[in-house]
Amino acid sequence: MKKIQTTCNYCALGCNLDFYVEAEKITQVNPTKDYPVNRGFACIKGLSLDKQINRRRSPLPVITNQRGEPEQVSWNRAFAYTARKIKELQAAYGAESVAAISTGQLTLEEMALLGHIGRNHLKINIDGNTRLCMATSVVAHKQAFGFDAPPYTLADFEYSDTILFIGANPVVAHPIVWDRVRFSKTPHTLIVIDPRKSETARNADEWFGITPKSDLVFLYALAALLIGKGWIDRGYIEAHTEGFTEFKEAVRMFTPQYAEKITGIAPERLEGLAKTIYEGRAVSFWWTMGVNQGYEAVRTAQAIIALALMTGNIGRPGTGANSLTGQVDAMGSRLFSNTAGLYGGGDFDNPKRRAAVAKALHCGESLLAVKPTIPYNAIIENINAGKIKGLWILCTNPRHSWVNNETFRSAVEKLELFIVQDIYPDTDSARLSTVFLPVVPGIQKEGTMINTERRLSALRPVIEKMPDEKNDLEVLLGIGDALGLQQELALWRGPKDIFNLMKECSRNMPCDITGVDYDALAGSQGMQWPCSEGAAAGDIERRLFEDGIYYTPSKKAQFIFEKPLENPAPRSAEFPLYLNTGRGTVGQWHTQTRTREVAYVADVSIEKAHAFISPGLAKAHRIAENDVIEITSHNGQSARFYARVSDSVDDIQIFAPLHYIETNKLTLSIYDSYSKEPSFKYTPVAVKKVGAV
Ligand SMILES: Nc1nc2c(c(=O)[nH]1)N[C@H]1C(S)=C(S)[C@@H](COP(=O)(O)OP(=O)(O)OC[C@H]3O[C@@H](n4cnc5c(=O)[nH]c(N)nc54)[C@H](O)[C@@H]3O)O[C@H]1N2
Ligand SMILES: Nc1nc2c(c(=O)[nH]1)N[C@H]1C(S)=C(S)[C@@H](COP(=O)(O)OP(=O)(O)OC[C@H]3O[C@@H](n4cnc5c(=O)[nH]c(N)nc54)[C@H](O)[C@@H]3O)O[C@H]1N2
Ligand code: SF4
Ligand SMILES: [Mo]
Repeated sequence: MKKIQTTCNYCALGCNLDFYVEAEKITQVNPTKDYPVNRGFACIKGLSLDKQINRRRSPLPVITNQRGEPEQVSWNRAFAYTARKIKELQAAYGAESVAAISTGQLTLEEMALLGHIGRNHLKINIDGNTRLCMATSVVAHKQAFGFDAPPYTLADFEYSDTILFIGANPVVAHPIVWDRVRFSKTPHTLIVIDPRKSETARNADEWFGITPKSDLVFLYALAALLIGKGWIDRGYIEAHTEGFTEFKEAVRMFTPQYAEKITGIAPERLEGLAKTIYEGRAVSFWWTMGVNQGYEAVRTAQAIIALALMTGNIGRPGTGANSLTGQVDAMGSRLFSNTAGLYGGGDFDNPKRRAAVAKALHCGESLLAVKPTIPYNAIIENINAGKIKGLWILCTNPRHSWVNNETFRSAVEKLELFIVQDIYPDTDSARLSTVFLPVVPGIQKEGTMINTERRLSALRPVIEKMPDEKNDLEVLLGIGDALGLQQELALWRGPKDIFNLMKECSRNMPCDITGVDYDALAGSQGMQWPCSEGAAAGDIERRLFEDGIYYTPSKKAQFIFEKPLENPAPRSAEFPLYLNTGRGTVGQWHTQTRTREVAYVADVSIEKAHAFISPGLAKAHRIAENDVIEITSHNGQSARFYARVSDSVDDIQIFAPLHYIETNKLTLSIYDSYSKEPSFKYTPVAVKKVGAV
């Protein structure tokens, strides 16, 4: 019996699991005992990774032929066809008439290779589903810390005596985080800030059910209180930060009384929270999508950073302004996808970085992309405007997950070429493809992932591929070769080669991984960046900024402030309610292509789209549990849901899990102006009952 340790390729924790295999059959799965992230635990998704292996599915690609019929073809034909089509479109309409959308669920090597073929050689735009997820944190970190650097280690949960979750629901979304909080030996106070009484809010010591999208006012008022009472760390502010005086002036007007009008939180409660933060020895602030997905998201994230900085709660055990990532390799995509910045970080117009990256890749500087990609929304808008004619999507399902998703449907109708690379031929996006490229799932692949605490870990094949089965890297190489890049890709032939190129790109950057050995990563405890060549191996758990030195030119962290914006699409007489969206249950993953295969999950989750409404709203509209309701959105669309009556939402809120395609039919094309991340969590809507079951 073989034992193979690999990484769960669902959520951002990147738990490790030991698979026991006999005669190409998985006989047992155990969460890896001494892996520092999950220490012998895992959730149902990780334990069910083997469900995605399905040998009955055809391993061959499908092309829509000239008669408009799907036709199974050989891999070589699919590669040649795809390459020819890309070239034809570029010749006819220009380089940027083709675009790609990738993901945070591929390995860093796969993303790097896609970025090299697409951005460097083809000069196309490539954005990722990470735009829907982490773009806000990326911008917030870059501006405040000087680099996209989440500062914590997950062990900080256990050192923290005051834990704040802001727009985060780890009971459902990061179950291993929740385990670590629950079993922490440090006595702690747990505070949740969320307009919904989420599963995490229910388990908190204190829940602040703020008015949706009032976080910025809430946080500024909290900052003003802390400053007013002198409950701040002046020594830290002076030694390690810039912009505090301006910040202090700007937040002065946010009195608790003013804040109450916007946030709905009584002044005494806000004062109580300020005191709790002041009295905490090690206060940690954690945020996710309730913050990132909004129209003033970057500034909200930076207000959280400001609170940590001004109270000296950063760089020490149990502290930090900490953004949790969503997908397993979101961090890999942020640093090594060649989309928004050069490999290893740095802007495309930074001459020093261009020279270093070109040297690391053994290519001329002129080959490197010269500008960041246009963002996801611009790609979709350009398709709808007829400027982009070819789209290649990898490991993402935008027909379902894109905001205001009918705009994606209409976009696809305009495409001449729609390449979908996925493990399933029947996803909502794959069914619309003109070229479908089937690949094997993560459990049959090799490469590297970087989790939420900057930890690199190894993905290793548990089950071998069958003849004709291909993995993502082979498909990318197949298309690259067919594009005539065989020679140019000579140094990029496998995961280890590519990892070593990326290692070299990271040299002397904050995310330096030159000290990580590709082979030694397998079966290990993983390695957090930075980890530079020749440096001592370092502790298994490390945090950034322990020396108070940041990555900005002045080496100081920045306080960044902006006046809160008016809600661009407020509730109205016509749309008196608002739709909140997010994760439904631990077992359900996004668009449910993968988790539908897990019988335990299917058994306990609701098959059809459903939405949570309050008992008050139910009564007002005479809606009973499981009645069919129609929700009409400010965007002009409407969709039907089964009603679930629950006190987790108040009388103006409806919560719909994102796992059903109906939900994003209703969301709005509104974005944060700096990160261009969609505002998935607030849509003015109206509801009516259409029938009883
Ligand atoms: N089971 C499961 N786990 C997952 C995923 C999955 O699909 N299924 N997806 C993974 C991914 S990619 C991600 S990004 C993470 C997301 O992880 P989370 O961000 O924790 O999950 P969400 O449910 O999207 O949103 C969190 C909370 O934000 C709240 N919220 C909404 N509006 C506001 C607001 O205005 N202010 C505040 N403070 N809060 C608000 C919502 O009510 C919700 O409870 O989960 C990861 N883990
Ligand atoms: N309303 C609303 N919408 C949201 C959100 C929200 O909170 N509310 N959250 C947003 C966020 S944070 C995210 S991250 C997105 C996620 O949105 P998506 O990325 O669209 O969701 P997934 O279902 O994870 O899609 C992954 C796809 O990759 C395929 N796949 C799995 N493994 C592999 C592989 O190894 N290789 C390849 N090539 N394919 C593979 C799966 O079958 C699936 O089709 O949704 C966003 N949409
Ligand atoms: S917590 Fe996340 S990484 Fe861990 S097993 Fe579950 S889905 Fe996988
Ligand atoms: Mo995400």
